[in-house]
Amino acid sequence: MKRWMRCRVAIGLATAIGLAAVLAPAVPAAEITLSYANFPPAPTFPCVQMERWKTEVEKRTAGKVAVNTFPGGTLLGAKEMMDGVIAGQADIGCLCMAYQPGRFVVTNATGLPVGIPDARTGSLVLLDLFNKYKPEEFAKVKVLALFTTAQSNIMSKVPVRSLEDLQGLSLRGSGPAAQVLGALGANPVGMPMSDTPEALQKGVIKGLLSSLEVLKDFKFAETCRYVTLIDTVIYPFAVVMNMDRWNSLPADVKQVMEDLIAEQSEWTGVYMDNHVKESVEWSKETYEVEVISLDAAEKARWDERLKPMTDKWIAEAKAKGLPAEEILADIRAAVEKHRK
Ligand code: DTR
Repeated sequence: MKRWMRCRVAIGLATAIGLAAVLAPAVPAAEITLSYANFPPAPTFPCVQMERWKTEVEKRTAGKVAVNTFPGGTLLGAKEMMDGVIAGQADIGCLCMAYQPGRFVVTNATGLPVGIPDARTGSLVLLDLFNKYKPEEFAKVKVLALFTTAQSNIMSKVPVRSLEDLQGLSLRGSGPAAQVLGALGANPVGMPMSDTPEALQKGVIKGLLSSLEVLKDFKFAETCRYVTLIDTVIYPFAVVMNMDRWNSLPADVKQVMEDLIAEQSEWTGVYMDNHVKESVEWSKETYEVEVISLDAAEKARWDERLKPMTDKWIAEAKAKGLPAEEILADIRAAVEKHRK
């Protein structure tokens, strides 16, 4: 072959290879794309579990499904999550049920002081409860995961060593946690977690009641140098999918998601429990956060104040025609079944 011809063949080949590389995607394009909305910022646990679910679904469907995630309320905010998913504004959404106490009466019973010791147990208890009662408020969605936080504790700018220190102190809590604060004599300020950093910064609140992983994930340890361990209520969460979208999925994709329900719920609980430990250690090391424990007599005074909360819930549940005592008994039995 003449030199110039060899040269043209080489150029032609290189162009063909280059074009093929551009035109043929490395991974086959997904047949189904789902949007997944979340309200808090990306580093927080609801979003960490969302990314894990996305990875697993994409892997287990061999790329047939792609999940586009929207953390930080960019698609739907905390309180519009359920209605937004029902309306199809997002295919999937993650919501904290405690932010709408009257709407999720059955599942929010897990947020009462019923002795849920950790997030893994809480998540399994919540799942059992849901499976038994199938609450009608979920009739328009497909539930993809259910999990809870770890127990809530006080994070504050001032030390809280006794009930007296707490009186009138403005602390943030939502739903059952706000009731806990009220019953203890604090001034409860209700708002979703996503609004809390600004409220702390502006001084509208002096601290909050929540699971302690937020010390690190929201850097609350920087402003809240005191933690009081009261090991009280958990917050229940749900991940829900628009029902029409669910019904439109092929059977093999549905199966992947069905298989993930219990696994994802427990995974999230375990992640949360481990992350709380890490976050507390980090806060002590980085900001010298003081962790205050109450002695048994002091703790008993606090617990005593919380008893009426459960009675109030029983009355509310009964007024809605729900078997309140049976629900509570089921929760307590499930705690014993699942705790390690
Ligand atoms: N404790 C609840 C729920 C919660 C706990 N950690 C996070 C992180 C991001 C959003 C919500 C939550 C609360 O205080 O809202």
